[in-house]
Parts: sequence; structure tokens; C-alpha cells
Amino acid sequence: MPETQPAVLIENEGSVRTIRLNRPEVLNAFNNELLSALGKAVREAEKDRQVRCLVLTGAGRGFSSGQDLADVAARYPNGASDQPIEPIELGRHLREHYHPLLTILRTMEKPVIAAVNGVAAGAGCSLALMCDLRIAAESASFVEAFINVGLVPDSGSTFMLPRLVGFSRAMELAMTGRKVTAVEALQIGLVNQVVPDAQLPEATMKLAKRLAELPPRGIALTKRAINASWAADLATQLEYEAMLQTTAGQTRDHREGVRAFLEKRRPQFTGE
Ligand code: LHQ
Repeated sequence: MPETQPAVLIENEGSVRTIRLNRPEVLNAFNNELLSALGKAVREAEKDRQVRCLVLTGAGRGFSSGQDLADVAARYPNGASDQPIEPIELGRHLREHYHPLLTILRTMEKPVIAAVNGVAAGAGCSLALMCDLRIAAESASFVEAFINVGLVPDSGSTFMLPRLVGFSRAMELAMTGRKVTAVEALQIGLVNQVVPDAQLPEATMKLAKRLAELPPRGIALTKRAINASWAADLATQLEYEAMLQTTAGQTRDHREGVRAFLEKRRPQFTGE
């Protein structure tokens, strides 16, 4: 049954779009309604030419506690009975409800910031990791909680975590499911910035507006290049950079950037 509150809240400030997960009573755990509203909102932000930077954050004291476990339990065919448990298809749930959303975050040609306002656990942690940048409130924390419920890290955590923090730390965090504080997250490269709780909205907006002012094509091609580096050898990556640079070099924004530098003034980037 649909909940009375909208599952996500959408706010615009200039060309920055903020999508706020809105199930605060369960620390923004993902049920199907939230996943589908989030997916729709992200797709709209991707398509909207006015939007130059996307921020994901949570309502209340959590960022997201991951998959709604009450929702999962409700799907067990035999409920809490001691009859043999029939297999349930979690993989299908991931493929249908999570993968399209997570893929857009990595491929959309706009910067995506996770403003981590509180705990990010399980798939909620994965969601934060799939964003381009992470800014965390001092009281935020990160929990690869999957193992605590007998599951494997999913929703991109096994892809992003070792790339962000290295093999050893990724193994440790994934295997122990322990809580990482915001301060530790900064030390190990899991987040870009930590700010006092009260300053999170302002610090996020400052970063988002800075990104929104930069040349959109340059930002888009930079994201493509860094994404591609994960699966490329050096020769391939050098060639890819050269190809993307040919494209970037043909934009008005490139010429404007060079002219502004030589004329010692602030550049005005238009996205052309
Ligand atoms: C929750 C949840 C939650 C429901 C807090 N669900 N209610 C993807 C797809 C397919 C299948 C399976 O898996 C996945 C990926 C996953 O995400 S699996 C991992 C799922 N997440 C977790 O295992 C995390 C579970 N939550 C926790 O460990 C704690 O709640 C954390 C560490 C997040 C926060 O702890 P506290 O700050 O102490 O808060 P709390 O535990 O008191 O939670 C507050 C309320 O939120 C509470 O409800 P209540 O009615 O007692 O106030 C919790 O039951 C509810 N809640 N997480 N995932």
C-alpha cells in the first residue's frame, strides 16, 4: 500500500537538483516505492538540461539503511514458520530495482554528489559509493551491513569499495560489516570531505554550485574518461583521452576558458 508521504522530495536551487530520500522512520530503507521514485527522479534529472549537478541525500537522521528488511521478510514464502525455506530470488530484485538506477548514476553526464547526512548501510552505502563525490556530516557513518544478514555486498559495493579504499580495507569492511565513522571514512578515501552536521547543506551546495558552473561537456567527458580507466590498459586509455580531448577542444567553453584566462577575467561557460 503506498505511503502517504512522497518517497522522495525534490528541490531545485539554480541548476542544482537535490533528491532527498524520504522514509525517515526507517532511516530511508529502500522499499519498491522508494526505489521506483528515486529511479524516476534520477532519470528526470539526467534528461533535464537545466540540471547541471545532482545531489542525493536523506531526510531525518539517516542517509539510507539499505534494502528494507521488513519488506524482504514479508516475501519469504513460509514466513517465520520452520517449514523448509523456499529459495527467493534476490538477484532478480537487484536486477529489476537497483541496477538501472545505479547504472545511470555512473553513466549520466553530470556530477552526482552524495550528501551523507547520517548512516549509510547496505545498499544505502552502495548508493553513496556509486556517486561521483561524497560529502559527509560528522555524525554520518558507513556500514557494509550485508554480511550481518548473511548476504554479499551488492548494488555496486564490490566494484566501488576496493577502487576507493583498496583491496585490504575493502575486504575488511565487507567481511566484518563494522561501522566506519565519517572521520575514518575521510582518512581511508571513502569520502571527499567531512563537515559539522549543521554545515552539511551549505557545504554541499557550495560544492554543487561550483561543479554546476564548470563547463558541462568537460565535466561529462571527464566522468567518461575516469569511468573508462577502470577497465583499460594505458595505451587504450591514452587513445581514449585523445579522442575525448578532440571533442572537448571543439567546444565554445574550451575557447571561452582560454580567452578568459588570457584576459584575466572569470569565464562564462554556457555548455556549448
Ligand atoms: C530498518 C532498516 C532496514 C527496515 C533500520 N529495513 N527497517 C538488496 C536487495 C535485495 C536483497 C537484499 O539486500 C540488498 C542489499 C541490502 O541493503 S542488505 C542490507 C540491509 N540493511 C541492513 O542490514 C542494515 C540494517 N540496519 C541496521 O543495521 C541499523 O538500523 C543501522 C546501523 C543502519 C542504524 O542503527 P541505529 O542508528 O541504531 O538505528 P535503528 O537500528 O534503531 O533503526 C531505526 C529504525 O529504522 C528502526 O525501527 P524502529 O521501529 O525500531 O524505530 C529499525 O528497525 C529501522 N530500520 N534499518 N534496512
